[in-house]
Amino acid sequence: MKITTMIGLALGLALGATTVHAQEITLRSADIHPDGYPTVDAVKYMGELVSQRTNGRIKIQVMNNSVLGQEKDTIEQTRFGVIDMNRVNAAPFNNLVPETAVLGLPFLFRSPDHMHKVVDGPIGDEVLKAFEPHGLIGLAYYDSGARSFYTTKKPVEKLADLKGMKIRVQQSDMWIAMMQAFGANPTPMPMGEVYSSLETGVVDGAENNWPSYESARHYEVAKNYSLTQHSMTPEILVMSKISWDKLTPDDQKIVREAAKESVGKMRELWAAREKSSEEKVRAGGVNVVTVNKDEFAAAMKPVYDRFVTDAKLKDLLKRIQDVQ
Ligand code: BDP
Repeated sequence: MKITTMIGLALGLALGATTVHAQEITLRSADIHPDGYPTVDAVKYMGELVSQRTNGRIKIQVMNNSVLGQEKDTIEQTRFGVIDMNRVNAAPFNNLVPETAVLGLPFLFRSPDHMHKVVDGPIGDEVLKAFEPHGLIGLAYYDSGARSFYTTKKPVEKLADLKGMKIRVQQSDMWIAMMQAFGANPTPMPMGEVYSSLETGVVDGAENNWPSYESARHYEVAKNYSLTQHSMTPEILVMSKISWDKLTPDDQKIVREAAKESVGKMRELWAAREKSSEEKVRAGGVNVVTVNKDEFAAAMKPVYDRFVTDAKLKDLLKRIQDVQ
């Protein structure tokens, strides 16, 4: 190649880069949940903020209802830059980013307030940073309430009732170990397969918060909801590092701030949705069972022993527990 051609090429590239800067950008964001679910509306709200602050230059297009696939697959696509943003529960990240497993540990958070203090503070930021070596930028945490068991036939009234039951779990080794410690047979699968698995008896039950139990219509096929409230694993909003690196530092700042600001909005939406979902499923004839949570919590030591092994995770766990 002649030197003049090379200079021409370099110039062209440089010019290309400047036009990209002024160009409109649409960030596609994945979510499995239906329209109106708080996670979906929170990212839409974030998109409004980003659009306002860039005079419409950057937009976020929320592609919910699993149109881009189930969570595990969309995580991979986000890492490879095929999807720009993704709102996923912490659980499917557990094997990739071990710090996220700590946030889902059974009976870790004493209350939603404890969880908020942890994720809103330096510990939350530290765990978000841990995504970066894996091609992801951690942007924010969203609420996910507390998860409880639901079953098709036999209600779970005490720990022994879970013995041998086939329970669907999210695709995470920590969640598999948790189910084993409860005495159940864990069946990992994506959310999209749970309804039919409950209906056809592939599993005897699953576990989730009120809004997902309701919105995915699992309450129609698994009518016993036992208030074990065993995990408050949060939702996490991430961005592809490939998409992130294409933004200017100013735009990155706008995106990060808008994500953080959407958290407050999400918490309002969440509180309202938890109530309305609970009312809806109770009205739908669900048998809500109260349990002795201490009995369930007492069986969880093996999960902690197996997943909080190295010094770094032990220290993280202790700092979380110490947050008052
Ligand atoms: C819901 C989360 C969603 C998960 C789902 C699950 O919002 O991200 O996919 O649970 O259990 O609460 O898979």
